[in-house]
Amino acid sequence: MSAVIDTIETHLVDLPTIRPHKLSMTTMACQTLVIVRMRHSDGIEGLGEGTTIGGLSYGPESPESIKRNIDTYLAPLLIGQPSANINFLRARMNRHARGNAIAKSALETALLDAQGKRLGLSVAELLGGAQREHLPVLWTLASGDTRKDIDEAFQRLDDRRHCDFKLKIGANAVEDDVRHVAAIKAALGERASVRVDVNQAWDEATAVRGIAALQDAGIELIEQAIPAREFAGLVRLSQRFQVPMLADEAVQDARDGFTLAAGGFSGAYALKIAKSGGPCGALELAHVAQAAGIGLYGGTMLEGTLGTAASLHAWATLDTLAWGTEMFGPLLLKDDIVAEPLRYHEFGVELPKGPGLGITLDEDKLSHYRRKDG
Ligand code: MUC
Ligand code: MG
Repeated sequence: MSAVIDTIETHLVDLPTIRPHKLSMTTMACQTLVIVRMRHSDGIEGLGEGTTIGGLSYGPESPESIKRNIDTYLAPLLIGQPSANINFLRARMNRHARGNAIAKSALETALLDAQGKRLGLSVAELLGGAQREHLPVLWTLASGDTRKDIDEAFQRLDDRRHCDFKLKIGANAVEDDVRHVAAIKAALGERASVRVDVNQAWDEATAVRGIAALQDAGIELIEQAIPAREFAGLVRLSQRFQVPMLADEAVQDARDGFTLAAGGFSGAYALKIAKSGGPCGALELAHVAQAAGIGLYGGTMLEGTLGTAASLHAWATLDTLAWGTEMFGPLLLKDDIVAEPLRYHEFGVELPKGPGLGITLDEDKLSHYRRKDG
């Protein structure tokens, strides 16, 4: 008898960040993870994580909606179904529940973790095999203070932790943001690459002004300068400037990736398991990008260790990652709920060894940080 899904439990876990993390639309002092524990009739437990940024400030799912929608709508679609056919279960969720990509990603991750444990394979092996065991990881400077950001960058360089930096801008006047970014780039010089993420804060005219100045300052990549749905504007920016554009919020899944590429976009796509409903959907977007000659970047929704590990298993299967990854989420958190942290060294992180995700929960930490009324 093949295994079936028995129970699905969800927990909201609130973890403080090491410092305030300032984005154009919110400042985070804490990250909330939605942890999924999926138990199967063969005794195997699959773990998953669904995480967003700043409640409802990043997208239409909040941690509370992710939990509630899994409990009420998605879990009943999976319970009692055969555990092993992940393609069938993805299709079943997509047929009966619209949207909710982060909730679906948490469940798909738990399915992959369980299947890997069942077969004695890592998630990367289930996805066709890892092409790398160590992935480059950048760090986001987002304290909101230029001097503190420069000190933080030098510390990371000296520790050989990170040598690529992304700056979160868009909350201030464009001239102030440009001054902040240019000062950091000037301080770091050739020791580090500096990129910016505007998180949709500019209109196109502001973006033209801002990007011209950032290009002159030596910035290497401009992430999501204008609103996600302004595809034509993003295409125009990518054709106007030499500095490449990175589409993040604009490309949720393969269909967005196809539409933007067909519209004439060049540059790079940020892959995130949270945007695409899980590792499989994120890899579908990656394959569309590859076919269109668009560069790849392993993106984060500032997940904890489980979500970061799931992403790493997916990114490791890719041939090329022109812009590396930003899978630093666990390093932004003061504490963790796993028994063994990921190994960050030499400007990157090691792909965890399987089976499954290769991650074990620390039950005491989980019960400490779990929201008791959630
Ligand atoms: C985003 O939009 O890219 C990634 C790094 C970070 O600091 O925030 C995220 C979200
Ligand atoms: Mg982004």
